Amino acid sequence: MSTATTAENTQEKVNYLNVARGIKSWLFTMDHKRIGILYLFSVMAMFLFGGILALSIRLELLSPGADMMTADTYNQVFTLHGAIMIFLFIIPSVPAILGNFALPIQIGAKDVAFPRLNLASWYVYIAGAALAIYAIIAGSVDTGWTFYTPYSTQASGAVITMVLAVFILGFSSIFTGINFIATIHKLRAPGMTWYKMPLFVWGLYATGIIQVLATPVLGITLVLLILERAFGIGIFDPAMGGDPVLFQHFFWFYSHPAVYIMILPGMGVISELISTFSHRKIFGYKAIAYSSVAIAFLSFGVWGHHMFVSGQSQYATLIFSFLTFLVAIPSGVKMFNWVSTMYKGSLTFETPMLFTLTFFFTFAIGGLTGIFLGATATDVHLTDTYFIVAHFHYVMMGGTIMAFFGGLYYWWPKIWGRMYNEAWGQISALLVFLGFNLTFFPQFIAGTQGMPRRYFLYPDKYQMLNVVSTTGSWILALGLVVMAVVLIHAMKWGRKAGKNPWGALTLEWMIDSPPPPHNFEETPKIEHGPYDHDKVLVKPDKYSGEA
Ligand code: HEM
Ligand SMILES: [Cu+2]
Repeated sequence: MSTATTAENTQEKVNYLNVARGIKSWLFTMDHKRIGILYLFSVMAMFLFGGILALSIRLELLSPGADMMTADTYNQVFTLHGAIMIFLFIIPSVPAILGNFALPIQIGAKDVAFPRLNLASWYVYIAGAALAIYAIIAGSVDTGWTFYTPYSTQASGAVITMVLAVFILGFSSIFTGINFIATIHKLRAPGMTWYKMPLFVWGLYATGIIQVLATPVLGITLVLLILERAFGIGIFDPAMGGDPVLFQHFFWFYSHPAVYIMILPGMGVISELISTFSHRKIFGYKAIAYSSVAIAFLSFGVWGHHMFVSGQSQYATLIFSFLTFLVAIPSGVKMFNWVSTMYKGSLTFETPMLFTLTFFFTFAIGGLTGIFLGATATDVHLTDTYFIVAHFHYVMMGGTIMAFFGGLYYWWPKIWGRMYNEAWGQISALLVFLGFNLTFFPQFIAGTQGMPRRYFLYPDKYQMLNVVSTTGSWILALGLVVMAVVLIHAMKWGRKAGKNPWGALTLEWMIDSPPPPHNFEETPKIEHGPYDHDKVLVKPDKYSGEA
């Protein structure tokens, strides 16, 4: 992209990055690839912000007493960390960045079905982010990211502004979901049948269903909360004749499916990576595809497992517990198929594969500890302890985010047309693996010993575990800094990448890196399935041969 020498520029092929220059060409772009990049930078900025908040929580917890902040500040910091990581980082991460970039190319389309809506979703995201930041300045919030009533109706601070920000962000997510569903139905290239679609596309399709069906429920709930707070209409606050448990039902009716808005796209990424780096046909394609859709539907029936101690009826608890175990089955099906894909494969361990293996390890721990939480006998002891904090970080960061990082490394050469440094990429993956487990594993132990979450003081006996955890968070942060340096370095100074650095078989690897403005100069011919490594052999070309 640099203006180094004109000679070099005239030789350069036209691609989506150099086809138009200047800030306007970005702010008014309809190109799904460029919109993906707009999302990349804005979502990563929020990750940085949320990460700094996380580090300060961990720093405060290094010792049992109050060291860095007051109790009130602490409450605001963990609330903001949670809210930013969920609504501004993890929900848009895989779909809006990697999905926007790769999905249309993977199905042989020139763009998404509604390019304007796609750009609108980014502007809505920016508006939501701006309002959230304004809320922080205008009094902040300390309700926890779940905004539980009646506290959120009464607490001081900018609750309405923050809730409104989350309401707005919901639309960005809905727009993306609608767009992907329509694109998958309408814009597949001739010959791209449903069963020829890459599993990443299946994952995003299932995600789209949840985004469109569940997010409006959250939106309405938040509006009700605003009405109660602003006008004193009693809906959730018992003092005004409302029902606080009703809020929890509404909130989790969205927020449990939202867990799958986070994980399904990540699982889609893993299906791509595991086949590519095992150099083997994916095992159980249809089982993986349908399990995504099964998860999408089952996810609507388990919200009550967040409310075992809320006073909901015992019979409801019984059924929610049963359904929770049921939803574990399709995830287990996926795990089985991924591991079977590796069996007898010829594995290579480039950075994306290291993140994939990390995903297996950490997501398995996250999933298996979920069984303790789904069982009411153990959940009543573990709920609201650090066990929960460990569990959801293993699922969300250890699941979705490891897949996201793997996907970033995987598609980076396609996005920028340049390779990253493999050795340093691997170092970043190892540091992240180590730091992550060191940060969050001790929290399982602290939790089982009774250390509560959301407290900034704790008894001395928990200090050792907290010291390990906080040290882990620094190693994790170091790993993320190395990763950022590796990726940013590659954008400009990496060696020019070939079309297909990994020898993968999905369509994005058949076109140039970076892709031409409209992806395909002519309609692509679908000659093989996305994972037919047993039938077709493509030679990987890591470097294009140019300087
Ligand atoms: C960079 C590594 C991270 C560290 C060190 C970290 C650390 C923490 C800590 C210490 C808490 C406070 C728990 C409490 O006081 O009860 C917390 C809460 C939370 N974190 Fe993270 N976190 C990290 C990454 C993430 C990511 C990537 C996500 C999103 C996927 C996330 C989502 C949350 C949520 C939802 C809460 C709950 C906030 C609440 O209790 O309201 N964290 N995190
Ligand atoms: Cu749940």
